[in-house]
Amino acid sequence: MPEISKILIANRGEIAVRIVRACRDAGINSAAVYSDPDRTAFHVRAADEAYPLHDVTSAESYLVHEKIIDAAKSCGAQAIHPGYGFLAENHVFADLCRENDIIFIGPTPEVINLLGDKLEARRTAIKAGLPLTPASEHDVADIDRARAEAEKIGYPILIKAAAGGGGKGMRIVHSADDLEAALITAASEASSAFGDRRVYIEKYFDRPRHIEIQILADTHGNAVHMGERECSIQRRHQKVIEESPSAVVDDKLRAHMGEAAVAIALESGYVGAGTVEFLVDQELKFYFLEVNTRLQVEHPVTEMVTGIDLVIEQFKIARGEKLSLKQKDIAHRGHAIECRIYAEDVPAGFVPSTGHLSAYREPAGPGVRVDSGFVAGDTIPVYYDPLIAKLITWGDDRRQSISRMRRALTEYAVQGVDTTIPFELKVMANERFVEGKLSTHFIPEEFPDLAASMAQTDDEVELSAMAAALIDFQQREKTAAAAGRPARQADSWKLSGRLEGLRKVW
Ligand code: MV4
Repeated sequence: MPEISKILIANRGEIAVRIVRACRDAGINSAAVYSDPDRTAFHVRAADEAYPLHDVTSAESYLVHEKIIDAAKSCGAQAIHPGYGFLAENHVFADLCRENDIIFIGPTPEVINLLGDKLEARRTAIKAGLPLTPASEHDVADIDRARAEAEKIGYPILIKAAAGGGGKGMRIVHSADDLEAALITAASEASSAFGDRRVYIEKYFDRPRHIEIQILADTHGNAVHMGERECSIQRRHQKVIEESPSAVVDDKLRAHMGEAAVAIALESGYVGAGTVEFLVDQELKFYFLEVNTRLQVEHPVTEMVTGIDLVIEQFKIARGEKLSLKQKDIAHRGHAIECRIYAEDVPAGFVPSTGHLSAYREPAGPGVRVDSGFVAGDTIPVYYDPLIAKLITWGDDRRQSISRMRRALTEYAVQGVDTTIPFELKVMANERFVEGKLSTHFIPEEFPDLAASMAQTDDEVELSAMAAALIDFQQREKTAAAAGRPARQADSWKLSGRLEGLRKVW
């Protein structure tokens, strides 16, 4: 079995810190990497050693394959943990690790590639006998083909990018009149976002639940599931609050969905921790959506109800160990909720509110876990995801985890940036949430004012990120001018490159 005595963590923020902690628990050395704005970041201070990537945006730092591989080689790390986002689902990077004899902590490049193509993933799901949403079997290259498929499926339909996922580039079409225009924009968006213009058509399900199953698979052909996470509370396809178990999933449904998730894991040759996403309709019928080939942001709720450390399990699988967990031994106790604490101005439409954390105190007490990437005095950079921390509470039942979440959110003190905390407190007090009557339309239906002020398109989101970077730039220049020194790396060419960098990754 390969020895892993040092892991390079190719990520930042709370997930990098989470992986450092697992390394320490496992007696493995941890090496961080950092961009210029992250030089003094918490994940850098938390790791045993740290290596600079130089430069500012993700595209210039955390996403540069060669920089990450060089850092791993020069520090003697045998493995790279990609966390989530960045390079986590990049099969080219996973392959580059293999070429350099470095263990990529995740599935093989072949499996990442297979499941990253949503049409291939659907084919794999069909072979494994999973229930699927009615859809076109192939991409719909021309309008005649699209018309025929849409008629067969019946409106409303959803156009999805084959190379997409996570809701990016989806388009709802309610009638045949709107099909051609939607098809053209969807294909061109898919082309610019993923470099792959293939799109396909699915039946559109109204107000479904988004429920996912956590899986673990080893290199010896064993796979287990760890139950579900309910992730229906989202905005712009970004989850805000997740929980486990779901209020609508009983033991029988969990076993069915779990068996389906294990079946696609085995069919695809999956290795590592992964997530199988399902839509669940009002009659509690479930349909395969896609497989996320990474550790997910919301993994802690599963850890809290199963008592299993998913990152430690990833390490064992990466070392080639057999799964020590048997399906019958995976028990679920109590209920856990996660609130993602973002540095965002919610009333303005969930726009980033980055800046200096002038005061910061995390909650604690019974049933409270905080996975954080920052400490008091830190600055939240404008260049990356504005997630400050994840607040997870556990209770004997859903009532108790909700009341502990209310307590913890109230105790959370953040000054200097706006956060999602006040919004999450409103959700915890929302009658429909308390009753567990969730759907993917929860936020727009329960908070219509917010929905109205929200950036609706990817372009609008990109524009607000650029505006934030511009404001940050001007702020730095002003501060520098006041101190009588030139702003650090602050000429307009750098700035425009940086704005371009934001464009590519958002
Ligand atoms: C759907 C759907 C309804 N019908 N597919 C979004 C994330 C990606 N993994 C799949 N997603 C969805 N796929 C069909 N056939 C609903 C979603 C969906 C969603 C849609 C609109 C608004 C919010 C949503 C939140 C989660 C999932």
